Amino acid sequence: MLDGKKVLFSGMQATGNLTIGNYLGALKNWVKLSDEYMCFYGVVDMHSITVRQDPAELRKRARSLMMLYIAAGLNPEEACIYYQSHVSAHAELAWILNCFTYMGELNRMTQFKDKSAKHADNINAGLFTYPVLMAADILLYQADVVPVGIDQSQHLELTRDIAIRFNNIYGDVFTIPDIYLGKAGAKIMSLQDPTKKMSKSDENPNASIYLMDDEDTVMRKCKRAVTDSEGIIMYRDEQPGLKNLIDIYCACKDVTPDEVVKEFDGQGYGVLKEAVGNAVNDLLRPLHDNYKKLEQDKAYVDQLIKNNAEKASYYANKTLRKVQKKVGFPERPR
Ligand code: AQP
Repeated sequence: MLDGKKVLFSGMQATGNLTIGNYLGALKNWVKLSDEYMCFYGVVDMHSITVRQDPAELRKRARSLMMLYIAAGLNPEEACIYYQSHVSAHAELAWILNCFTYMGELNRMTQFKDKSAKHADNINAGLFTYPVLMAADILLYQADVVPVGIDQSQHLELTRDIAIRFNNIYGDVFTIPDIYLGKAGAKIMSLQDPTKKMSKSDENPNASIYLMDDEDTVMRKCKRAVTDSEGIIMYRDEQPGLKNLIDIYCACKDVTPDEVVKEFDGQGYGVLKEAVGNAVNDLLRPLHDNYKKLEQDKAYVDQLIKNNAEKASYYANKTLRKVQKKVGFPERPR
């Protein structure tokens, strides 16, 4: 609890253009939950450099990500939307938590295995300790809940383990966070290979629908989505491409897979694909309009960045000071 309210933390990396996977799996739930909690949403740019980035591009993407959070419906006057790199407590707590995390635990992380296979020429220590920085992000704000997609559930489990371990030694320092998974959209798959999750850093642009894709592009990508040759609309694992399209439709329209199967019973895949394209475009239209307005208001965004970095630092430092004291660092002279 902070100031009498339960706390929510989540974040995204500025590693590419956001996809509807990021939106339906995480951002949409952030907006839904934002009235209920005291919210912290990081643009987690420190995580982004675990994979090599072009500096100018990273800066541009980080700002665009921040504007997308707001364009998607988060109120930056209430929710604290900030750059992770502006709050040094993240790195400081991560160091301390590194000393309470075992190599064996990090070795088991599937994201590390996937990313090291994808970036075999740059398997750096940051990629390995990524989940510890993520634990620091969450624990700094004493978060009660962390809305993420299913792909992040293993990291969240580890965060809980680290927090419990620390609390067992030093008393009640950290709140133990719970994961929040939405009813639909927790794992949106690639449109070109539905056995793989949709990812913002996928090299094939047709595999993902980006939040800033225009309407024609969205429709074209939906129409080209890989399905199967069965020709019957059913919701089952044996038809992963179709299942994914139904999942996208469900998450956009807040309906269940059974309702979708009934709605499209006896119709061809083409009809469903077009309906999915329209559902995604309906969802993205207001976001595009809001984003364009924000782009025009540089001073407003700059001011938010400054104010929110201060706000996040205030709360983060409170936890950090407590942790530093617990582990035995000398008190700072006032
Ligand atoms: N396909 C997805 N379906 C549902 N949710 C998803 N998320 C990511 N992909 C899907 C959720 O979006 C948030 C963004 O997390 P991140 O930026 O920290 O990185 P990530 O999980 O590694 O996402 P990407 O898009 O796959 O990025 P890259 O390509 O850089 O690795 C998280 O809440 C995540 O669960």
